[in-house]
Formats: sequence, C-alpha cells, structure tokens
Amino acid sequence: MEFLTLESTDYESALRQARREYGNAVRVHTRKDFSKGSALSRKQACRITFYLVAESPMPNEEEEVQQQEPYDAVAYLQSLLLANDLPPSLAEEFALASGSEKAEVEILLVRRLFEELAFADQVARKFLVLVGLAGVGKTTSLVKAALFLRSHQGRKVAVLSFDVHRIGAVQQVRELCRNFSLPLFEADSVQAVQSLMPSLSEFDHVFVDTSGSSIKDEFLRQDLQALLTVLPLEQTSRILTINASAKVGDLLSQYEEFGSHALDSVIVTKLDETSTIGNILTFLDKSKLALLYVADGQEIPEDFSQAEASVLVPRLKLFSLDGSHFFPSP
Ligand SMILES: Nc1nc2c(ncn2[C@@H]2O[C@H](COP(=O)(O)OP(=O)(O)OP(=O)(O)O)[C@@H](O)[C@H]2O)c(=O)[nH]1
Ligand SMILES: [Mg+2]
Repeated sequence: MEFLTLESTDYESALRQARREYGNAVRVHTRKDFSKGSALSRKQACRITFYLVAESPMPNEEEEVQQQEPYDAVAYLQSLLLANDLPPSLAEEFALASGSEKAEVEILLVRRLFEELAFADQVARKFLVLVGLAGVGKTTSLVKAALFLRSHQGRKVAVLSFDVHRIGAVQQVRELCRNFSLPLFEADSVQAVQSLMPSLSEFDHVFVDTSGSSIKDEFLRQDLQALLTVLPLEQTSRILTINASAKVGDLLSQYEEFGSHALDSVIVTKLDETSTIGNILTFLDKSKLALLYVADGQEIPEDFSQAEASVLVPRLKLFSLDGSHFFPSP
C-alpha cells in the first residue's frame, strides 16, 4: 500500500485538499499537529498521512432499475392514503388487481372519495348562523360569503352581529362591514335581536356573526341556544365553520357540540394552511354534512369559493393525473 502525505494549517483543510485531489478514495492513516516558524511568527500546521482505496463503481442504469421496488397497486393505494391523511382502512373497500395501473387506482380513489360527498350549491334560507370554535374564521368567512352572494347572485344581504360578551369583537365586524358597504345590525341580547326583526325583513339573507366558543364554554353555548330560539326555525341555517387543519376526531366533537342534527352545512377555512385534505373528506363522509364554501386565505373577498369537487381534487397529493382528467372542460 502506498502512503501519501499532505500538510496544511489544520486537519480539516488538509483532508479537504486530499479529497479535492483524490476524491472519496482517501483514508487517513495518521495525523500530526505541530507548530512551525520562528518564535516571533509561530504558525499551527497539520500533516496527514493517507492511503487510497478503490472507489466502488457507480451502478449502471440497468442495475438501478433492477434494484427499484416492483410496482404494486395495493402498495400504491396505501401510499396515496398516507400522503393525503386518509385512513389506511379505506384500502379495504377496494378490490384492486395488483396489476392495476396508477391512473386506475387514482380514478377509483377519487370516485370513492367524492361519490357520496354532498355539496350545498345554494343558500336557500334567510338567516345564516355561522357557528364554530373561537378564531376559526367565522367573521371573515361570513363577510366573504355575504359579498359572494351579493356579487354573484345579486342577493340583498346584511350582517347581524350577536356578540354578547366581547366588546372588541364588534369593532372587527364594524370595520369589515364599513369597508365593504355591508349593512350591519348589532344586538347584545336576544331581546335586541327580536326588536331588529322588522328591519331585517327587507333582506334576502342575514348572516349572523356569533362569538366563538370553546367546547367547554357553557356560558357562550347558552347564548347561542337562546339566539336560535328567536330566529324562525324554517328560515334558519346553522352552518358549522371548521379549520382545514383540524384532526378528524376534533371535528367530530365540534359537530356534536354545535348541534349535529341541527347543522345543515359546513364552511372550511384556512385551506391555505394545510397540505392535506383527507381529514376534511373523512369528516364530511362521517358527518354527511354538505360542504358550502371553502376559504383559503385572509384576503376578502378573494380567498373564498363555492365548494365543489374541482376545488378539492387538485389538492390531493401524489396524483399522476391532474384535475382535468376528472373534470374535463366542456
Ligand atoms: N390563513 C387564513 N387565515 C384566515 C382564514 N380565514 C380567517 N383567517 C384569519 O383567522 C383569524 C380569525 O378570523 P376571524 O374571522 O376573526 O375568526 P372568528 O371565528 O370570527 O373568531 P372569534 O370571533 O374570535 O370566534 C383572522 O386573523 C383571519 O384573518 C383563511 O381562510 N386562511
Ligand atoms: Mg368573530
């Protein structure tokens, strides 16, 4: 074996130099740190002694192909479920032949995810009460929704703020309504809501902004219940507002908390803050609620759209097909 030596200011730079010249074949045998020069200008130095080993050859293309895992449709389906935060148990619902191509697996999965999903394409009722946890995006979304109905469907819309406890929250809705010229009515008690009823009769839709509540907040829940007793039942929609990043279990708790059977649709907010939508699809599948709108950012009115499959499918991950395969242009 042949030994070589090389000297530099320190060990690292000596090794770097050796590797620059001989590549990864360098193996250091010994190292010696010392100082050199006169007493007035003494400098640190390091000498390494090294030898070279044979570098393993790069595998050729043919060998690489052979080393890859063989394609398996069932494994591919599992990887899609995993990447999209969908439950692995969903795979049991598919009878896949191991030779099914990727595109076939993707089409089957999209069909399964969307065939029973309900979309609420119309807002039919007059009073639209957005309920949901604090900070989920109720106020922002209802302003967006009111603007959407006004500009896309020519509806006459207003906002009713029913925020009994938080003085600051009224400021936010006041400012938004002023900026977007939305008529705003304010009530701090159910009696006040009742007395506003005649003034609200001229509007097609009245979006009701409620205080957010935590699931443990009994006080706020009672206010919400009281409010719902003064709004005409047949003309009122209770819309659950949920955060796109929330876990399925938490979403199902919110669904129960905010009156499962009395809820009739869902608004999903903050889609821009998550990269997977499997949790939302699973929640919609389990709750059977119809998806009404989706919000994907803070900008009003831009970051908002009517919910439909073509908005959600492009958000599925690892698909070899793009959305146009599922929604060809007419
Ligand atoms: N990134 C992102 N932020 C959002 C979205 N929707 C709302 N927000 C932000 O979330 C924060 C809370 O929004 P609000 O509309 O005040 O939420 P809320 O549910 O009315 O809150 P409470 O009245 O306190 O219960 C604000 O900073 C919004 O700008 C969204 O789709 N994406
Ligand atoms: Mg609010």
